[in-house]
Amino acid sequence: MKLGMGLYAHMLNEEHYAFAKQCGATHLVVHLVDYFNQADSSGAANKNHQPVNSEGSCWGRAGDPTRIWTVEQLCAIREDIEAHGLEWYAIENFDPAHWHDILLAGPKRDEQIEQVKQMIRAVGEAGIPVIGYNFSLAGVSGRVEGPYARGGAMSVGMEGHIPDQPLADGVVWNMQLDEQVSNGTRERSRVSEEELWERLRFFLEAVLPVAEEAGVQLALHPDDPPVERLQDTPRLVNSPGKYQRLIDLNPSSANMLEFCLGSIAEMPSGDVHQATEQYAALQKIAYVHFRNVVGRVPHYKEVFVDEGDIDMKRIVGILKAAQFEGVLIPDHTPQMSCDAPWHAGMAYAMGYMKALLA
Ligand SMILES: [Mn+2]
Repeated sequence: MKLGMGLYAHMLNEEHYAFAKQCGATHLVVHLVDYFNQADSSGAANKNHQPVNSEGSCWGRAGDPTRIWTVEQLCAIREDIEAHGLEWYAIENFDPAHWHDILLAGPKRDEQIEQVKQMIRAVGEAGIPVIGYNFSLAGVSGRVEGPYARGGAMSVGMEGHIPDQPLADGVVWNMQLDEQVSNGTRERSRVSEEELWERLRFFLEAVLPVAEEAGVQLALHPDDPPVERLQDTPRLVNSPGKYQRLIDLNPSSANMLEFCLGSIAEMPSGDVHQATEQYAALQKIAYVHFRNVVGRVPHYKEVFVDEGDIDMKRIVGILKAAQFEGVLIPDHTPQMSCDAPWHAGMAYAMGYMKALLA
């Protein structure tokens, strides 16, 4: 088991590699999607994926659909990471610009499947073992921000369901697509849960053989928040048992889980400790989002790693007993009251995790 840290696209620099190393990380999970278009590199981007537009439904514009990840680009980042004594364990999330019609079963699906295959091959060639992904139409929404963690630390959660609107045309997974492809996306997002599972099955069948060959694992993040429906779109893994459904969907060794303890604990049913036992025993966990919460949807709060419903020490014990070899990262944390709220929150979680691993 290894200690890692997640870095966002605008943090891929010397300062943040050094910060991760100083926190005790040996591995990095990197977000290449520029969720917030670097509009505010000090604030919004670090705040637990909070919406930044006035409607509260969108983080920013999706990337350039023609610029996919290349071996050269990935190797340059990897060399930087390794020069700071760290290893690149995973890329977290695809850009909606590169796979929206895979999620929506839209007209560009076949073309985008080929693009994703090309990116998976590039990731393999660059020696990065895992891609984390979130097969979600609405992405993260329906939450509120408040002083929910110890000492009034700002974090996010749900205080009951917020009435929401159907996903806006052209918005997929919290990002605005190009105008040319916006038309009709709303209709293709207002579908049944079974239809979304069918789209996932189609995607996995197409790309997992390529992932296996490239030596890359595809690890699925559960729904955040794990509600029944969001913005009139279906959710996928919103109960622990649905991770088994994902595993049963395709027997490939590259079909893996991005195991988010917080999201799993928030689910209306099930027990996160039991789920960890179950999926760790199957050796299906690629990496772990190690964060804590109080409550379940629609009433839960993200809190500090040591004050929630999850017994984090017990989780580490379960993973150790199952000989889990992957990486733990803090995911997100409450914002601490100081000039560097994100850094302080991360450093706190990292120290706690490092002690648990020791
Ligand atoms: Mn997570």
